[in-house]
Amino acid sequence: MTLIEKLENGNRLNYEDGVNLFDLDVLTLGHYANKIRVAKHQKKTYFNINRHINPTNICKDVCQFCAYSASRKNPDQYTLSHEEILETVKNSSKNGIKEVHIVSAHNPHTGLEWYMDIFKKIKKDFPNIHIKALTAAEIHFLSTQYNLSYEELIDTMIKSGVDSMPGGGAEIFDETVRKRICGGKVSSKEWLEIHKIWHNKGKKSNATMLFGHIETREHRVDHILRLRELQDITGGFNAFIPLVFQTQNNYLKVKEPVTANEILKTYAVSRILLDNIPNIKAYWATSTVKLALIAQEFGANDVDGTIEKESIQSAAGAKSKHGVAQNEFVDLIKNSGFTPVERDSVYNELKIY
Ligand code: V47
Repeated sequence: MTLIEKLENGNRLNYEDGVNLFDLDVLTLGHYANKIRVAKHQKKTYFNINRHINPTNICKDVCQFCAYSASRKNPDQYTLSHEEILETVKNSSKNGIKEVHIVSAHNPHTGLEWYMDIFKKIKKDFPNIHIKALTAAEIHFLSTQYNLSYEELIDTMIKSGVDSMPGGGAEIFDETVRKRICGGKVSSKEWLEIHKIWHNKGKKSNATMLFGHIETREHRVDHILRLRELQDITGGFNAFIPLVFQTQNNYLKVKEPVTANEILKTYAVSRILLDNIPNIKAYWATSTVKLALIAQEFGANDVDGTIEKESIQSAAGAKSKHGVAQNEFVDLIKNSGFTPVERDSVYNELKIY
């Protein structure tokens, strides 16, 4: 059967098919990805009202792509106090946020309690705000630093009030590339193992892929299929988020940012290969808002949230420092011919515009 026949029939595609998808022209790929998107979500595009908080930028690990970590090119180290974090949540709660997304660097000086107690405090003061926190990379770091098994750490997270896990730290699973861009931190196997344990507790998470640096299309397909394999077992991933590499202020000397054509192809291939992950998120902070809107026609059905403050990608050159206002999101999605739907963190629909 030819690749086009498989696409027409809606067959599950293998690794070789996945690589060959990239050789199709972008509009053909968009056609098939959009067909799947419409079958699953019609014209709905999800977003949420959330706040990103990055409590510390001091990191014991050295990822070549990272412009956020203070120990590298950024000399301004910081670690927020719990009072400062609570004040931020209080102010953002006035804007109607439904979620805090809390991701930190791997700070070896704070103690485990600093990482965990803030969740308890947020839950106590704001019981209706969903806490999405701690990437698998942070969980691996904390478990090594404080000599706890992944499961013990995850149980502590849950007891402390964490509701779901973000998808960060996945980068690229291929071991050779991974060694070059983030050797020393959580391995691919460990990343997948941590999400598996989390899912087995009945909890949901997201998965990311950092692309547009030194990886190849083959590495992207391999990454996506490793996620599909775990999802077949657990069903715990809500969303897949291809993160477009931002080129500034880091040690990966990538001069040319990945093209818009290649970004759209990557969203479309993700949608086509990942027949078991319901949502493909065009995270506007890395794709730009404009391309995220176009991505709606190339398989993406989610543009992430209002964010309010973004520190990781903006440190590397993204125009995402100040978030996007809720009404702006609604207008942009509407004006591009889609239906904006405010969702909660686990994709319950809260309001259809
Ligand atoms: O894992 C670091 C990435 C991620 C750069 O789960 C970079 O809903 C681009 O995972 N260029 C953290 N990306 C962010 C993240 C995330 C974001 C939004 C929503 C969700 C979710 C998760 O940021 C890291 C890393 O892959 N990153 N440096 C860079 N130069």
